[in-house]
Amino acid sequence: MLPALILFLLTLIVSGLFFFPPVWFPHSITADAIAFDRQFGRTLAVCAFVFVVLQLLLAVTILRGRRAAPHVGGKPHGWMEFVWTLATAAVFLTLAFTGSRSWAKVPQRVKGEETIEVYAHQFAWNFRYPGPDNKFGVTVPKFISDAAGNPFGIDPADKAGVDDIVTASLRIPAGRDVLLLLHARDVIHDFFVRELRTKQDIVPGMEIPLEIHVDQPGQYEIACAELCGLGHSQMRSLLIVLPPAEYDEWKRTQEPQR
Ligand SMILES: [Cu+2]
Repeated sequence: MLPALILFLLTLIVSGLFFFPPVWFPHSITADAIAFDRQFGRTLAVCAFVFVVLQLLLAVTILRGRRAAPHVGGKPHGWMEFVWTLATAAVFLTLAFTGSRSWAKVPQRVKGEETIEVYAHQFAWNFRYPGPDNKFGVTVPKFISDAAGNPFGIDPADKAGVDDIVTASLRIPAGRDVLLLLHARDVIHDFFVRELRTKQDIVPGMEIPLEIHVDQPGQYEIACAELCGLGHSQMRSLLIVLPPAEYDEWKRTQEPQR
């Protein structure tokens, strides 16, 4: 009786945490993030339903098993195995299908009204805007100098790079498509913003595009989500989403770094 009662109570408490969570996700700020949350909710609902039904069945079995005489070697009927295998397969295939539909939309729309370079290195983030000429200057590793304010290594001889804006936090305009070009200087890092529900690995030697479109102005934390060395926990920055006019004004008034 007691084990069945404990099991029943535990099931109630654990299920309650799913429906009335003390701390839940931070709010989602893109259409992709909302689609992700919807898919997560669906998966959770299916798992919670199966979990509760199974635990209750287990509690009932414990209660009945106490009273009935034990029978050894009982086998489930063949048709039962067939039904639960088929039901499990159907549930997981449906979840996989709905999940892949929203996932497939993510990388397809690389256009970007604003293109910004993201540069991850041990243990900081830098961001580069092309400036009024809309062209990024050439970068050369020998010019890389964090102390001199040139973390990207922009070639001072290249005219296209003279007006490039380099910052330590990422400002983007609300309501516009923003194309982030992710680069890493040294080891693998990972661009992670909880509210975007996006974690994108950044691999040295590769340019990885990531498109985001945020409608709500606000301020969100950027964290590195790949253990990248001793200072990993300090590798943070800010994603600041500004109203478009304010963003344009900010960009216009930025001094080039060199
Ligand atoms: Cu890192």
